[in-house]
Amino acid sequence: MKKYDQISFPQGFFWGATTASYQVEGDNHNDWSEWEKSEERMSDLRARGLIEKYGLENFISGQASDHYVRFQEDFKIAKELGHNATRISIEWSRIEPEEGKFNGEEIEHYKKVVAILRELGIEPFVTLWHYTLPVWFSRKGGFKNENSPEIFARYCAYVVEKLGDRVRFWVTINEPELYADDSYLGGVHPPQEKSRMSQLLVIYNLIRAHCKAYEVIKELSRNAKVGIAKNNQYFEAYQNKWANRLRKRFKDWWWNFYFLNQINDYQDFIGLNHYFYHRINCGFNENRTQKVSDMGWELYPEAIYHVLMDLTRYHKPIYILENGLADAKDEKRAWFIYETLKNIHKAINEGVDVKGYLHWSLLDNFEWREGFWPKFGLLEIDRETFERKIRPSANFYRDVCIANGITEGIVDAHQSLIAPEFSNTSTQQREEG
Ligand code: IFM
Repeated sequence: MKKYDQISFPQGFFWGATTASYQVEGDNHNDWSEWEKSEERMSDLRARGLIEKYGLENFISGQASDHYVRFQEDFKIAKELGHNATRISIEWSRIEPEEGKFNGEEIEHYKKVVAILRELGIEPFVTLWHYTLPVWFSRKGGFKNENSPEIFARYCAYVVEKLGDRVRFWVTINEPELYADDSYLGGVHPPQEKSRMSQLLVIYNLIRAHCKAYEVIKELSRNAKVGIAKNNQYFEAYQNKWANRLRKRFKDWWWNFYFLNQINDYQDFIGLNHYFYHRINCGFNENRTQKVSDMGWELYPEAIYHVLMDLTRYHKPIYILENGLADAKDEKRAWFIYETLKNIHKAINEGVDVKGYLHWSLLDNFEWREGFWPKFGLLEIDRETFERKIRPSANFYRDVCIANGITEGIVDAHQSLIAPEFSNTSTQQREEG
């Protein structure tokens, strides 16, 4: 008797994983590399005992995952793992290290990156900006500067002119609302401001920057598809109480839809990054937190179904550009991917036009203020030798990518990975580095 109903994804579905330049490349010089070594940052880490706990090297991106050197090896492994798509990002500070002066050698590097992906039959999704700023731009106020949209669009124009015909999918900006929150409201990322005015100004300028970049890209590359990577969360109104519904409405409006609404005439697809679920009860989070990642983030795979259903309002194809978990022991990753994919499939069955799933991340990497301890990679990286090791969950994911779905055979072969026993607590609780 059949134990499992096979699920198949639409033909031409994109399967793969994502990385971001600063988190994996190594040897970058930008606002982050300066900030993470600043006296202010060091004394904060020391005061909280985090250097003692994790070691100083945890918080210095340095060689990161050495991907700038090893990209060919990494993409060959991705190919072996059945991926037909990869999302990378271009490091703005490499391309335009001084204002208005573009570095031809660096663009050659990214041409090689795109070329190897194409050779391997892997579709590149290219992000133009993923959090880090050239030092000269951050000194001008970054995205608080009123000319920042034009400055950003000029950089985008240069990259697209050079790579345009080789890249179809462009992602202008990664997670604008998180960037504005962490850097300008929460003050936990550079430039560590805590100002509502600055946060709103940055969001306003990021909207303008995206729209300008959209126009420039479309002009230079007619077949380009352009979008952003939007971090959307599932806010559930606990017990459907009216007060909770009201709060959910506000949260949805501001966090999930505001930015997308503003740029809706300037996006060809919705790029979704999804990680979080919040069950709202009178302003408090009432999450079940039965299963959590190493960072203490709740693992609630049903959330993505709701997030996807909510995105149908835009009537645009959706690419899931990030989704994943920190799981050093690789105990939960296969289960999480399995359950997440079932929920994505359910949304597709109900008419949502999801066209791809890219897991975060291909490689263990530098998780911003947390540093290197959270392990998000399908590939584990030895921090001494930089040797790559395929995690067992990556093999489960490989079988799904190759089959373009989940078959009874795949479930049988990976049973112990996708139905593990869970402890109720995280292996390591989140530390705000
Ligand atoms: O590492 C980050 C990435 O840079 C942006 N999206 C979320 C990931 C996990 O926190």
